[in-house]
Amino acid sequence: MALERTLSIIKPDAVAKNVVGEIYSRFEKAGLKIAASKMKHLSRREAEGFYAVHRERPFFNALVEFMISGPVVVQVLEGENAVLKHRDILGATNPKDAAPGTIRADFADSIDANAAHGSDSVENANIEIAYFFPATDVYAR
Ligand code: RTP
Ligand code: MG
Repeated sequence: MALERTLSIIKPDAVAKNVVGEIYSRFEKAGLKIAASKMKHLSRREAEGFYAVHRERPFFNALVEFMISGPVVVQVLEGENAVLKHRDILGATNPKDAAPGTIRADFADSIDANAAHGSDSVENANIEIAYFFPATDVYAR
């Protein structure tokens, strides 16, 4: 088992549904600790930079428009196997495929408005954490 950090974003749809606390509770019940946290309304440039890996994909523009449609809540989660554990409790990208009881099954409306983001590897987690938080704003838990 490895102590890891991952970058998590509660997307504009879930913030609008007022389920930030419910989602934080699920992180805590899964043993993930909140090591950094902030609310932020992303600029277009910030959203494009964050999802730059998807720049050539057909859904890129829709993804960026959605991510800047309202404020998000960004957090660093810390715990044993945090990257995979967080992805597991998020559920599949498309809520239609997400297992019952996962965040996307319970709160997402579509593959576009899918409630939350989670880093997909330790390497990408480190890049994404640095994208949003200076090292001094991430607290060991
Ligand atoms: P995320 O990065 O947001 O945690 O989502 P993910 O890893 O599960 O999925 P990813 O492949 O990284 O895609 C990023 C976001 O783009 C939208 N998407 N739409 N229409 C489509 O086929 C499609 N595929 C992906 C989703 O909103 C996804 O969360
Ligand atoms: Mg992804």
